[in-house]
Amino acid sequence: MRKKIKAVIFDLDGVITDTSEYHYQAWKRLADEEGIPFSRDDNEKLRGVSRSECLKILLNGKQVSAEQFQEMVDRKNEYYVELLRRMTSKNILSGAKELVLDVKKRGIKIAIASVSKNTRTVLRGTGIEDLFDVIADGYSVKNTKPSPDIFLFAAKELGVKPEDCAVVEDAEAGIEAALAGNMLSIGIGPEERVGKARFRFKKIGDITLTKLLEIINF
Ligand code: B16
Ligand code: MG
Repeated sequence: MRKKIKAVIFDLDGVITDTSEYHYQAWKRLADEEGIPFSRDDNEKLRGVSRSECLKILLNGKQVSAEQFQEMVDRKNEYYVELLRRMTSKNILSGAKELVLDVKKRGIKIAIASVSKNTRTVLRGTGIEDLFDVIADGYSVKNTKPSPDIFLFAAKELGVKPEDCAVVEDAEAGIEAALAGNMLSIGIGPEERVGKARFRFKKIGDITLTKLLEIINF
C-alpha cells in the first residue's frame, strides 16, 4: 500500500489560476502580428511548457534568427505581463483557494511548482503569495517540465521525500514530470491531456478535501 502523502505540490497556471487564457491571448497577438496561424486548440500544446519551447511549437518549423527568436519571446512576455496587470483574486479558479486552505489546515505541507518566470507576479496579483510553504518557479531550476526537476526542487525545499508528495497538474508535460519524479500524480482536465495521471478530475473545484484525503491516504 502507498505510504501517506505528506505534501501536495500544486502547479499554478491552469490549476490555481486561469492565467492560461492570458497566455493564449498574448501568444495569439504575437502569432497574428507574425502571420502564423494559432488557435485555442494549438494553445493546449503550450500548457506547462517553457516560454522558449512554446515559441518553437508556435513557429512550427518556421526558421528565424536567434535575435528574432529572442525578440519574439520578449514581445510575447510583454503582452502577457500587460494582461497580468488586470489580475485580481477573481483569476483564482473556482474552489482552488478553498482546497489549498483546507489542505493546509489539515497540517499537510503545500507548495507551488510552476515553470513560469511570472509566478510571483501572478501569486501577488491574486493575493495568495503568502499561502504556500514553498514557491518553486521558472528561476528555481534549469530543466523545465517534463523534467521532474521543479517538483524535486519543491520537495527538497519542503523537506519531504519525492515519494511522499502528490502533484496536482493540468499539463501533459507536468504529469510526465510528476511520474518521472516518483510522485503521486493528480491530473486536472480531459483524458487526452492528463490521462497518464494516477487520478484525474475535470476541474480543480471537483477536488474536495475529503476526496483528496482518500486519494493521498492521509
Ligand atoms: P512564463 P505552469 C506555465 O505555467 C504555462 O502553463 C506555460 O504555458 C508557460 O509557457 C510557462 O508557464 C512559462 O511561463 O512565460 O510566464 O515564464 O503551468 O507551469 O504554472
Ligand atoms: Mg499548468
